[in-house]
Amino acid sequence: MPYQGLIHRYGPYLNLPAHTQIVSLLEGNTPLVPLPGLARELNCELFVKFEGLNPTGSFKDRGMTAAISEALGRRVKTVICASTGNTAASAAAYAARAGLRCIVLIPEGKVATGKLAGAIAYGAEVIQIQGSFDDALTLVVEITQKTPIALVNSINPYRIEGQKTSPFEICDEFGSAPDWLCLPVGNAGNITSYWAGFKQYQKGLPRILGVQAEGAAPLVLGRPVEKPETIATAIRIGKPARGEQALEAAHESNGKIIAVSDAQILDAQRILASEGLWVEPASAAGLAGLIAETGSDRIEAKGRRVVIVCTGHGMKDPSIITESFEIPQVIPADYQTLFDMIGG
Ligand code: AN7
Repeated sequence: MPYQGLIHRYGPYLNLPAHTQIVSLLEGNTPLVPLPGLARELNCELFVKFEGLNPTGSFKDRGMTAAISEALGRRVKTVICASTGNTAASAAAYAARAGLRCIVLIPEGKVATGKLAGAIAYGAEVIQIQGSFDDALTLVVEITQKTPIALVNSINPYRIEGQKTSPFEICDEFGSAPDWLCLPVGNAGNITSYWAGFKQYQKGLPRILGVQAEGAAPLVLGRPVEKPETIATAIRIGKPARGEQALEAAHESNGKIIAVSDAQILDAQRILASEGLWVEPASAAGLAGLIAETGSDRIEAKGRRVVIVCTGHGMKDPSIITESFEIPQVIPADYQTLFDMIGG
């Protein structure tokens, strides 16, 4: 039987209403790619759950197939979300597939090119807000309380249902949960979903390492951040909607939530690329956190199985690379010049 998407595969485990009408782009089923080089260095078994390989290039598609399927089934006409970019592209794609109008609110000038281009390509109405993601979220919550427009941010419970499928896949592939799961935390929907999914599936529980960017680390500081700042724009969020649940997941799993610097994030991005995986900066935060914590053996990775969730593809944010690289050398189209330049 060909693969038919997440709701088809895991439907009985997902709490979706009977009216749900499946809208799928065959999301999920992403690979667990081993990182043998770094695993030797850290003395553990190390895998990347490469969520950048979803249809729109991020993990958001797992929750979006569920949220849009539910909305379509109850005859919603318009969906809306606030977004740092990936939710916008995902909502736009699934709304297009379902024939729904899609409106996305983004923080002005702070969304990576690949995400903005995606949202526009899939036909969403994109509105920039003079403010942060948190301001945009406040606005979409208010408008969905006062109108029939449906909210598809991860406050929507069906987003969480859909995103539980990633821990299901990990358990199915390994036969049990890993010892540690490391992932970036922004609005905290994903960490909430992973913890709910592992608990429900009953194949063991990982310890969870949630990682925020230093300039946008409300869960580490214990208070909202009014002006969050980080190069990892995906997680440039100061008031996470599911912050309480994120802290609960870290606490109950005997894990933790930590912050890493932008420099540590960019280092981790380079390390992943050196093993053939190009992910967007926010996606490298999980690895940055693991490296920061294993340096002093604080998470006891030795001999353990560790999964790093890489949430979005590198192609989402090309300028983080192109702004810093040297423009490739230009030579005449001439064999001798080429040979002299690169040698034998
Ligand atoms: C690549 O798209 O919030 O903690 O509006 O794009 O579940 O919010 C994106 C978040 C991690 C954090 N990695 O996940 C949005 C948005 C990437 C992301 C996160 C995001 P949550």
